[in-house]
Amino acid sequence: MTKEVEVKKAICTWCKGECGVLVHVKDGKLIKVTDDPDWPRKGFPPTKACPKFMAAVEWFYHPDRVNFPLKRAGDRGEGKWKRISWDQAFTEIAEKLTAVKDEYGPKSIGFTRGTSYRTEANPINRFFLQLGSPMNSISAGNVCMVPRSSVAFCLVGMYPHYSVRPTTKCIVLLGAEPANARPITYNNIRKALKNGAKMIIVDPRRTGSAVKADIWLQLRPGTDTALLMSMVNVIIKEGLYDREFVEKWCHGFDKLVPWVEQFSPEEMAKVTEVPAEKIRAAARLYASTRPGAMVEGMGVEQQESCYRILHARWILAALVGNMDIEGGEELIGPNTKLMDNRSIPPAIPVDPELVKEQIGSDKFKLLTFPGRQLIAPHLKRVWGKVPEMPLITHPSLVVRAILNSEPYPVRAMFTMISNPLATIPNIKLVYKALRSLDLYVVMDFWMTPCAEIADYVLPPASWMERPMLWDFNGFAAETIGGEAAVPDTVPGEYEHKTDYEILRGISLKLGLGKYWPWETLEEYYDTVLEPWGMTHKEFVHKERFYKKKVDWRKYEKVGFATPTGKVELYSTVFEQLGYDPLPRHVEPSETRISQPEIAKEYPLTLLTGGRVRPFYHSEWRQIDSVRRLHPYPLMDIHPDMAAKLGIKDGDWVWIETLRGRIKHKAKLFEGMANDIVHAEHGWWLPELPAEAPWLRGVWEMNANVLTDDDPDKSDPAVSATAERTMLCKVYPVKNYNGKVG
Ligand SMILES: Nc1nc2c(c(=O)[nH]1)N[C@H]1C(S)=C(S)[C@@H](COP(=O)(O)OP(=O)(O)OC[C@H]3O[C@@H](n4cnc5c(=O)[nH]c(N)nc54)[C@H](O)[C@@H]3O)O[C@H]1N2
Ligand SMILES: Nc1nc2c(c(=O)[nH]1)N[C@H]1C(S)=C(S)[C@@H](COP(=O)(O)OP(=O)(O)OC[C@H]3O[C@@H](n4cnc5c(=O)[nH]c(N)nc54)[C@H](O)[C@@H]3O)O[C@H]1N2
Ligand code: SF4
Ligand SMILES: [Mo]
Repeated sequence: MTKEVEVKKAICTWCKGECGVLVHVKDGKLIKVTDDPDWPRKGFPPTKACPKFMAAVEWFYHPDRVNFPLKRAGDRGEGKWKRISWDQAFTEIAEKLTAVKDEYGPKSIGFTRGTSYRTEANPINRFFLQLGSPMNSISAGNVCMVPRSSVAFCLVGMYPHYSVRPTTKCIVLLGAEPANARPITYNNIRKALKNGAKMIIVDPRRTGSAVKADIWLQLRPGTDTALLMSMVNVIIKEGLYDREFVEKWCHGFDKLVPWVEQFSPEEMAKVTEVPAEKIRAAARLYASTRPGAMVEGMGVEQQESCYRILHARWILAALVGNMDIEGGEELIGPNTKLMDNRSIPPAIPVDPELVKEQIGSDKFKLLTFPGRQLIAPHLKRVWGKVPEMPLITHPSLVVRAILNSEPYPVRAMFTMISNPLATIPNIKLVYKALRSLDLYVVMDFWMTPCAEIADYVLPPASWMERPMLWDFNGFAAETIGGEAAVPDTVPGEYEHKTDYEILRGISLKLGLGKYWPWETLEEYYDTVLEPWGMTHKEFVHKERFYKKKVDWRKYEKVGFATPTGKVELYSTVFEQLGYDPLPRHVEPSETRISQPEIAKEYPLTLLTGGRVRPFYHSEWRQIDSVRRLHPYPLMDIHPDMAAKLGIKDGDWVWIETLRGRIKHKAKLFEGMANDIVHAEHGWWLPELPAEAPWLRGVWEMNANVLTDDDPDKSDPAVSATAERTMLCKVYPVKNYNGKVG
């Protein structure tokens, strides 16, 4: 019986493009995925030129995809598995979880979670709240987006958008490369440039965008605060700031003025290695070309001084009056058309005493309870709503708790939408920790290095098989939705379940069904959409892409949702928490300046993780059509340094830090200083064996063998780790042809 081809509207969540696409299905089989001409928000490069999108069928039916629940049949990491039913998986996991809970208490149950775009953040919270667990998570949250939004909440009381619009006149890319990482922002940048915008780039590497920039500030890695505060110095000294905005809407200008004395361009040129005249030119261009918008990226979030850099960034934006204006910094208030986690009945009360016990909340206070409780009342006062801000632990503290039971034991972990054995710093330690757990459950499409050491591997439904509703916890400019297009179960062929259904399935076996009245994810979304007055189906077919009406200069009506009601140039929240109320430069803990002795043996500076367009973090290495575009990791090195080290273009090299060494292929590139190299992140080699010592090649080429996770060397407020600044040495690999194993 051949049915007609059905065409369904889905959202691709394979990168930050979040493209609306059409999924063609016949007899329950995926035929192809095509561009949706009606999707209003276009990125660049366009959807149809995207190699991941073109590989959709190859991905979906890939022979390596995990299609049934698996239970470990040998020792951890031995590569032996047994197929089991979902019911058996849920029953056994619930039993083992109960045993851990009974012996060590609910706090001993944690999770790992990564790029959040494709998931149900709220059901994950629900799952842990019902257990009475204070969200002990290993995640990228401390280096990705959460510092950025949290600092903005403290200083301006709104959620910061990636704001560049066609009307922007001055674009600042601060440790970001949207051309590789953010298709939507990049499309807007292209439009703005076409309309004559100026562009300033702060990056130690000459990125593709830097080539088009009016000013490229090629700073020494890890010195962003010094550079930005020096621009503040120029703007204040030369009277280039917006007097009216500063007078009316900024708190602490009087304290800032004497503070910036120490950041003269001449002094900061010594710190940043950017010539003083260039700093002056950038400050003048930024101040005189309005409206301007900054895009801050991982180049600043993955730094030990992350919160200081972000603070300096907001001081600059506020001084020139770029706040909440068309073409300037777009700041977002809440979307009251959706319910958030806590308001969805049956609500699970958050026990404040328990939240205080989240690992690390006494040390890193901004992304945990102490910081949140200072911000929340002001958001509530102004917006009537507090966004669902995840409480973020420092991953390494959780890793250490697993290993040392300090401050208390952590014995069971769930890995959802993350691959911590590839993406968290110091993966040698992460490996030891995860291997030692009493229960480790991984939900993934593939046998990732994490999956290989799990007790259970559960196959999730992909974006083609599940409904989608995306709104960043009610504080996003846009709400988007897609429908499930392909069946998630084809008897005998595969049995996938949405992450929601997996969490619900386990919860039901735990006897906690009262918190999960919605049988499917779609029903759950129906409830989330209740205030909107639409079901999820109606949303997808009538609305699908909702853009909140932009209401500029909201502060003129309601003020800023900060303790002083103004932009806090001088942060009262940071001060209360014991952090620097005004930004200062702190030399990162592993540079040739802070560690001259170590630098004798490790003389180069290593940056990791600049995005590589075909991949998404550790994903896509098993998809041939994509891997062919970039078969091995490349390390950028200046030709002069390469010549000195006896390295030619395309040679395999070792990159070694105090933590270990990995291989990359050398790519000679004159767009960086002589003593800086750049390595890619996320690598593992799915083609290599599972069993020890291979673990699918994660020790061979993964940059997080090299990175440091020491909590004492992390950002003191937001707990970011320095994935972009460390010391290394580089030397040729002898007798190696890339064929490992
Ligand atoms: N050295 C270094 N390390 C870094 C970075 C860096 O720049 N340098 N960047 C950091 C940053 S910013 C981030 S965000 C992290 C990302 O870290 P992760 O989120 O751990 O990265 P991914 O490799 O995307 O891992 C996601 C995993 O979840 C699976 N997955 C995808 N979608 C779903 C789904 O819907 N359900 C389930 N259950 N699984 C799914 C994928 O197959 C994949 O294995 O990496 C960080 N690590
Ligand atoms: N194709 C693809 N797209 C992605 C991802 C992916 O893995 N693949 N990951 C997604 C995720 S989760 C994220 S968080 C975003 C990240 O996206 P972005 O933050 O825009 O980009 P990155 O390429 O991670 O890093 C930007 C720049 O930081 C620079 N940098 C390094 N050290 C420093 C420093 O000390 N100071 C300054 N100013 N700059 C420095 C690097 O040279 C690099 O060019 O990308 C997202 N988009
Ligand atoms: S992977 Fe490609 S199609 Fe999917 S969201 Fe990103 S750019 Fe769009
Ligand atoms: Mo990220």
